[in-house]
Amino acid sequence: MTRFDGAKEIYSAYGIDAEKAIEALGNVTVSVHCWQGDDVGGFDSPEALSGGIQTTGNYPGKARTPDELMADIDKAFSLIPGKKKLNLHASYAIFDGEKADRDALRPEHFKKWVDFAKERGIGLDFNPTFFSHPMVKDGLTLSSPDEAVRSFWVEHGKRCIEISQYFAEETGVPCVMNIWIPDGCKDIPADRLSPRLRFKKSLDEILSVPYDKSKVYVTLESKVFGIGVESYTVGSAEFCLSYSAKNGIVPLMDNGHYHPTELVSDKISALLAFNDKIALHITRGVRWDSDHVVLLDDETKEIAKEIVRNDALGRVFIATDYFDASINRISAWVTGVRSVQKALLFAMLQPCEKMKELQDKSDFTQLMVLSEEMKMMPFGDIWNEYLSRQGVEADYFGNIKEYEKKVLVNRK
Ligand code: RNT
Ligand code: ZN
Repeated sequence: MTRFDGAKEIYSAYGIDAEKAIEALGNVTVSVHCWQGDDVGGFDSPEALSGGIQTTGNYPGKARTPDELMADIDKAFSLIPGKKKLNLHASYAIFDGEKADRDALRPEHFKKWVDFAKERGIGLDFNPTFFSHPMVKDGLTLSSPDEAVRSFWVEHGKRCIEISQYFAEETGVPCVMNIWIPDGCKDIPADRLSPRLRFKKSLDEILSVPYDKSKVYVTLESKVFGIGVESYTVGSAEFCLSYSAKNGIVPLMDNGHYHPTELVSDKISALLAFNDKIALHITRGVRWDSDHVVLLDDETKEIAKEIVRNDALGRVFIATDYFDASINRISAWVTGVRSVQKALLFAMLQPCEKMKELQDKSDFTQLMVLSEEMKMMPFGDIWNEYLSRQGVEADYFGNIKEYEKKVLVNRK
C-alpha cells in the first residue's frame, strides 16, 4: 500500500474523500504577483519604491529586465502546481521604442506580457500603479487637492481599465483590476473628509470609462496605515467597503492591512453575505504590513477554511501579495504560493459538515477535540500525491539552488 492509499483510508473513515479534494484543488486558480521577482521595482521608471511599502534585503539575483523577470516567473511556475494567473502592475510596462508615462499607457505596452500569458495558457490580472512616480505629490494621488495631479492619476486609472479589458479579450480569461492608492498623512490631518471625497470622485471618473463587466472585475483594496502614512489613510476599510458596495465593484482585503488583532478570516463571511464576489491579497504581516512570504500558518489555514467550507471558491479571487528581498526570490514565490494551496487542500480535507453540526448543537467540546485531531492527519501524503499528479517536484530547493548558481548569481 502506498502512503497515499493509507492516508486516503484514514481520511475516508471521517467521511472525507481525498480524491475529490485533489481534484478540487487542481481547479483553483491563484493569481501570482509578478512583483516578488524584482522587489516591486517595475520597468517604467528609475524611481525608488514609494507609497509606504518596503522591501528589505539584497539577496543576489533580482530580475533587472523583462526577460529576466519572465525567466524567473517560468522557473517559479514550473515548481508551483495547479492553475495560475499572473498579476501585473502598470509599472511593468515594456517599451520597445518611445516611453509612455502612466497617463498614456496603452495595450501595446503590455503586448509582450500578453504573448507570455498566451504561450503559457494563463490569464492576467492587473493593477494601476499609484506609487513610485514623480506625480505622487505630497504622498497623494487620486485624493490630491492639486487638480493636475488628481487628473493625471484618474487618466492612469482609465488607461488601466482599457488594458485590463485587452488582457481579458486576448487571453480569454477575465481580468481582475485592483485599485490601491497609498494616499494618506504621516501626522494628524486637519481635514479627513475632503481627500476622501476627492478619492470618491476620482474613482467615479475612472469607472465612467465603458468596460465589459463580465471581462474586467474592478476591485478596491483598503489599508489601515503605511510607513510615513501612519495617522490617516484615505482608502480606509470603511471607505473602500462602502464605495464597493454602492458602486458594484469588488472589495479586496489584504490581510496585512488591518490592526494586528483583526483577522481577515473572520471578515470573509461578513463580506460574502453581501457580495457576490470578493477578492483577497494573501500575505503575512509580521508586526506590521511587512509582506513576509506566506507560510502554512494558522491564519492562512483559517482564511482557506472560510473560502472552502462556505463553498465560495467560485466567489473569491485569490491572489498573493508579498515581497521578500532577503532570501532567494524564486523560492519566496514558490513557498508562498504553495502555502496558499496547501492551506486550501487542508481545508478541503476537513469534516466541515460534521463540524458545523457540532457548532449548531453547541457541542464545542467535541468540536475542539475533532479540530485538534484533524491537525495530526496524514495531510502531507495527500499533498505529495497532488504534486506528483501535477508533475511538480516536492523538493524544490535543490532545483532553485541550481538556477541560482547558473543564472541568478551572474546578475551583478
Ligand atoms: C500595499 C498593497 C498593494 C501592494 C501592491 C504592490 O500595501 O498591499 O496591494 O502591495 O500593489
Ligand atoms: Zn495588497
